[in-house]
Amino acid sequence: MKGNAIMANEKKRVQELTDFLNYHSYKYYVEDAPEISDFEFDRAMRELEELENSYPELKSANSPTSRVGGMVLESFAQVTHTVPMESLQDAFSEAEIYEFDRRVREVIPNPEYTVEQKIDGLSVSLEYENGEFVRGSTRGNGLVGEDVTENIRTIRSVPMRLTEKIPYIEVRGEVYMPRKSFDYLNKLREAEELPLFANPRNAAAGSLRQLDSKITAERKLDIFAFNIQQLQGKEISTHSMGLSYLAELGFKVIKRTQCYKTIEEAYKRVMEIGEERDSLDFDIDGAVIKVNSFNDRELLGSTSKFPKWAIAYKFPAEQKETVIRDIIVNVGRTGALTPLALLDTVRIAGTNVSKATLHNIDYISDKDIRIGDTVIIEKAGDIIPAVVGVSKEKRTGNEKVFVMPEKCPSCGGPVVREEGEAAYRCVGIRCPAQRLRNIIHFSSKPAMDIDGLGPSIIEQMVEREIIHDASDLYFLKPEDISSMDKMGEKSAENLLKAIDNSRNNPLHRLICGLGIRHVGEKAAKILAARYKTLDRLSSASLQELTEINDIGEKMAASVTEFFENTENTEFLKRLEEGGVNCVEADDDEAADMRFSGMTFVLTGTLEHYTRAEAAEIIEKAGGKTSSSVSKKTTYVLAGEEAGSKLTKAQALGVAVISEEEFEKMCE
Ligand code: 0OX
Repeated sequence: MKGNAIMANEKKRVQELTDFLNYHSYKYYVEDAPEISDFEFDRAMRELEELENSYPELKSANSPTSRVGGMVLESFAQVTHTVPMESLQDAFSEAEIYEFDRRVREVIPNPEYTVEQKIDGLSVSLEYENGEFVRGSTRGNGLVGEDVTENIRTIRSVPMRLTEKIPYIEVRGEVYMPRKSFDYLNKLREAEELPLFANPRNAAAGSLRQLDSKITAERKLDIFAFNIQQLQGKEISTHSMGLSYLAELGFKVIKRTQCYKTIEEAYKRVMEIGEERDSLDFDIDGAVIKVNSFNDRELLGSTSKFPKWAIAYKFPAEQKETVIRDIIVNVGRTGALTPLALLDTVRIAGTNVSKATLHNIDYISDKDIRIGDTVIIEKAGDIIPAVVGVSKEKRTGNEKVFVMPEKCPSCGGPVVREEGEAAYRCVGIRCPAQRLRNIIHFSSKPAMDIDGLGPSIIEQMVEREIIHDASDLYFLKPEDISSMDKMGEKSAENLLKAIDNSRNNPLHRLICGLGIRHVGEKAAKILAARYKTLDRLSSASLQELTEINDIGEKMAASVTEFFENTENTEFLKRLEEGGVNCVEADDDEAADMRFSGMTFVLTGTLEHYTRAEAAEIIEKAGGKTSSSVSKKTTYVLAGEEAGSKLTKAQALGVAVISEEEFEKMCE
């Protein structure tokens, strides 16, 4: 036990460091006016971390060290909002704004208006008791939201301790992702081949609803406070006073301006906000006009959906006219050929635009888009601007119809378009545009699972031409690996060992790693269990493959297509020469496909696993899980307090099994 005197000193230091870090966080994240270097900030953070590690009783939930996340939840608890989080009535024209003013004046003859930006993010509620942050929740449906306290803590501009210890305050704000963080996040996701977020709002929503708060912390979200929902211990009578008070308490507050006595002035400010849109580092989708006085607001009241004292003017997606100078074809990492229009540069929604996606050949022919056409392009917060229309009256007759190339523009390899698919694809395994992706996939967890061989090392290896495809991995020498950036002797040794270990992987891992289209982890297991050797799989006929349970026609066709390609067979030969195992032993995990063809619905609380764990067991053994019961459901696995799903299963005559029965099926 540590002495009380020491503890008192430690406690004092923790308090000092907390105050220091909170103050400088405010300076950096709210005022954007840092007073100390990152180095000094990090040093104080480390000292606090060390103290909290030695004296865990001194760590509070609101400690600056909690900003990095770390708590992993199973699900979000529900939060009932004491004061409903109302939504806004939208207006799309000047006339609708004047109509709003007319309705207001029927009740309040001389209203005073405020005008503010409408941040394009998602609304949250922040609650504080005695000045300490206690809970953060999403708006949800306005009445019930989700408890995202841990995730809100990671947003650095949300104060954990207010400048005044008021008994209780609930603040409403808009969480958003700054444009810079959004661009960075999508770049990372592109490198890791994850689906891209369409716009900062979707990215913010996806980031705030993470069960692992560490992920939220990495996403660099921000917030603007814009309303006091509830307040105890202080009287506030107008919206503008409320906003100033929020700023005093330490919040990052939506931009405040003067009040307007006429709707003409207010509308003018709305238009100005629209003009300023491009220069902001975050997205707004409109401007909000609000009645300033809380008394007046009360007199105006609400409809069943929104308050009658506010209206949101929504800005249209920005459109510009320009000319298509050429249409080029990009080969994505999945081999998809995407036509891209090269444009005369125009400025739109804050950026210079010189390219626009044309999606695929159907899009081009449906809209009859030609090279030389004058077109309308639109950018509505989406990643790449799109061509939305053609000004056909401006045609001169010199426009050229675009045709899709027959060979891959990247490698000259064959291009195919499968039935029912919009995209043309290059299927050459050595295509430089696809090479990187294929190797990353080959070494990934569900495939050859080569520890330490991540996307950035692979990218380096491909760039320096140390490897050209995944088979080259099995011919690497220690000096090849240690020549890489940031690769110490020990890591090089470990990586070589991991590559060597992967030689002994069961066949299904190799099949999965080949990246045959439509063949994932599960299909690879089925194929390995059935054919046992790569050689036998390579000579399987289309008909034979189609007859296998769970192997569809599309999948069968891509398997035969893969083995017919001579580049692919050469690649397989080299893998074999490199010592990679190409046979499946009987006791390999692939044999266990006991739930193949079955669909499970999980309901209620299980005693021995979480539902996610049970789902993993089912999926590993080839089964599927679904969240709703239908006639196609094979089993409903019902735990304690199973609800409506159990009733539905009984009504449909679907078999219901207990946890004990499920465990027996797994034995
Ligand atoms: C925003 C925003 C959203 C307050 C009560 C009804 C609507 N996205 O920036 N909502 C509101 O107002 C709420 N103001 C805003 N600025």
